[in-house]
Amino acid sequence: MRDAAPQAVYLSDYQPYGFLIDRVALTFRLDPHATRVRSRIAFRPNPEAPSRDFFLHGEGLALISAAIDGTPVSPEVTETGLTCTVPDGPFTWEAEVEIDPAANTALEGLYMSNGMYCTQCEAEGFRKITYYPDRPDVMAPFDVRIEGDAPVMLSNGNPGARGAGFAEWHDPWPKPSYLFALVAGELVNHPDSFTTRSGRPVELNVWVRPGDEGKCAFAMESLKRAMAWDERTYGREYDLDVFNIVAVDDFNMGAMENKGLNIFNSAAVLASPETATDANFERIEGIIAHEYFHNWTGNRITCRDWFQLCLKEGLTVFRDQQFTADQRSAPVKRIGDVVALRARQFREDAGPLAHPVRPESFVEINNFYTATVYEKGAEVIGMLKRLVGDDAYGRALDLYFDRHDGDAATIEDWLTVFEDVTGRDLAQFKLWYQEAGTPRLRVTEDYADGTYTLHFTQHTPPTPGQPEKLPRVIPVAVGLLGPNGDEVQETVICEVTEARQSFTFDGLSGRPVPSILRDFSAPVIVERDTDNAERAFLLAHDTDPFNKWEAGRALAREALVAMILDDAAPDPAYLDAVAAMARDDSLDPAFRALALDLPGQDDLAQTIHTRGHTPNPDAIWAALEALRDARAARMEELAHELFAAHQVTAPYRPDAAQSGARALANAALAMITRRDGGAAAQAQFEQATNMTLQLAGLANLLRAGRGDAAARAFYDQWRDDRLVIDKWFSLQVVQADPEDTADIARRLTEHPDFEMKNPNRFRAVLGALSMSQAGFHHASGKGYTLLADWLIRLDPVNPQTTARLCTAFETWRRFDGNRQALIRRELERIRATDGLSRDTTEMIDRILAA
Ligand code: B3K
Ligand code: ZN
Repeated sequence: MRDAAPQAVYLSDYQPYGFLIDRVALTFRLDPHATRVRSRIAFRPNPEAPSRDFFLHGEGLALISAAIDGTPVSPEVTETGLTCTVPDGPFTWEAEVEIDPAANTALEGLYMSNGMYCTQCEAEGFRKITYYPDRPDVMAPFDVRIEGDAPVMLSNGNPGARGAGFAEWHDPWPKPSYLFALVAGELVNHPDSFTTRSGRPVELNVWVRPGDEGKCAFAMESLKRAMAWDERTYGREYDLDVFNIVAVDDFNMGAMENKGLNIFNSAAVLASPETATDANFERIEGIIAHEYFHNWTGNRITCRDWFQLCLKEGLTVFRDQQFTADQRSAPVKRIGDVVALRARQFREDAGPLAHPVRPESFVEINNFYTATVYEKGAEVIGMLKRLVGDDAYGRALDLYFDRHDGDAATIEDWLTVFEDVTGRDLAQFKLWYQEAGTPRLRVTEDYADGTYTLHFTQHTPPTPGQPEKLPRVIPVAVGLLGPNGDEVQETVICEVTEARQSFTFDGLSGRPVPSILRDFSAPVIVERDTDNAERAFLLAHDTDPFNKWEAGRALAREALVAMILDDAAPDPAYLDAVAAMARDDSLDPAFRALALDLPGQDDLAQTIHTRGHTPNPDAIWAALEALRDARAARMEELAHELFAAHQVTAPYRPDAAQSGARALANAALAMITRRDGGAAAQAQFEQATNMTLQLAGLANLLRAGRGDAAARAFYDQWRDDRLVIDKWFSLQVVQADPEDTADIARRLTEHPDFEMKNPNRFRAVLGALSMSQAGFHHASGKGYTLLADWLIRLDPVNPQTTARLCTAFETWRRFDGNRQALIRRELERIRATDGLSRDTTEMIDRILAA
């Protein structure tokens, strides 16, 4: 639906809906082009609402008939919904509409994916299915009847009557419309069962297209582990007789937590050792858990309005992070999460799209499913837990579930349970929800006569619409190391609440080395003058695994910044320290692999920009290549040792131990390839029995410029597996030389298997382009033009995915005048496109705004 002048919605305008709903009955008569949806909705006046205007959302619906209490009515219909005069007391609304799922390429509402009917209603897709108050604070139990010839027809809740050509479903738990789901098609299931700790038997199914049955076991096993974990850790049990997961190929995101019927992007469910990498397995485990955990944090307790999105998303991300940390390695998980947070959320917070964890206005809510709402939202909960302690956190969560079960709640409700449990005033803490921007925490120190003092100064730069910032509560976890490397002060939390504040440590026998922001205790940027000797010391001795890794990362970053800005040679201090760390067998191989990873191009551009310089993508690329070469030379022998020592001979398991070993062996392979030109990579590619090794072999061959034959062989081997072919598309872009990235991406868009309508495939090429910094930011502008061309083409087909990919341009003001002018031209060209969607219009306007 197009909107000429997109209107913003404001949190401050919230009003309860005029009516409550006692029951919803929906009947679907499925047809690819003419599905009929009959609705019967029992309304009654909401005593708490200020107005009783009857408005139902509806978009792109052909209204066939409408009646109130059995009497036909003629509502006033607009592009966004309908209004109608209604009785003073309770009444029943009945309507029939017709929709065209086969024409729905936006993948929101009811649509078709490879002949299968499926839905996506969050945030505002239900209004494309029928007329309804499509807002999260209107909750109701749903009865659904599906009529059609599909062998499998699913909806939310528990199964009811079923017969030739129909299936009925009853969901007893009141839910908002965004959690509605329907799936129908030729599907096969991978079944299992789970008994909750109070003895409720639950039937579990993973539904897939015939042929994919063999790739469901890991998802199922992850689901059962997630169910048991949520009982153990949060005391939360499942509450229906059946839990269904369905894999669909065309999906705008990872997955969706519809009540009792989770719908997943097939990339987030299907896995076998031969077709999925270790990283894919870990992602599947995390997403399965995330969607399952939403059953309580999102579904049983939902959001009052979309401004409160972080209430369910921040908390559910936090819970899935805890789950993965428990299942695998907590330090490795934490490091990975911080790398992702800095890459995506810090970048967002530093640019034109910065917004608070709880935004105060939006034009299109789908544009606010962001790293800030999700990942920073999770960090805010982590800080809260640190501040109140684990025990109080547990009691606050129990109270939250008790007090708000069945509610559409707010961030105020959430903070109040913590205040009630701890007696603590969280007014200042709430700024984390209200103010955008990443705080800078400047640290200086004094030492005299056994007393060590840390001085903190905090400052948050202005963000769009928020020029002034107040001091926040920042929990800074600090430990101190003595000169011999022993810890002389265990981790304590310095609670910084003022713009400037100092903390003193007494009784020390010498000047300590501080380990600041252990475990990344707050999402801030620490600024402190230090040197490489101290970083190397922390890398060798810090007992906090996060800060140990951080010290190595800082060494690498400083080495790279000196190479980029001052043309320095690769720093021997870094090379020595990283070699010592890599050879330290007392460290987890997964940790060593992470420590061998270098900061990304975007991370370096961000760092250089923050320090007041203009990042040059070519210089950044060149420095990374030079450091990788120098490291490969310095560690040549060690790389072979590491490679040999971390070959896994046992049958494939996607667990932390095996994937850690493979990660380290693959990091070694990358170094070896720089010396042997690809011989070892070729051997690994040919002999691999799992995708983790095969893909690493191919990646290294492509990077070495020797990947053409391997890429052809890979394609021939996997041409019938769409998820593997997605990897084939994206790897060729990601591994390209920056000079050729855009040309290779363009060529791939001409490949017969390129499908613009499939978001996974589109992202595999154009998303990969946008993430290949030096290639995307090629000085000619060819990367920008190619992406803009495709965004213009995709927008009328799928506005949501188009708008999401516009974030490729969010960093444009960091760059030189030439690149800025080239990007501006492309942004303006997209903006000038006739009929541009509301989604993309909002994104471009925000990115272009001064
Ligand atoms: N809640 C969904 C995301 C919906 C996105 C709508 N544009 C998946 C999740 O966060 O679990
Ligand atoms: Zn979620």
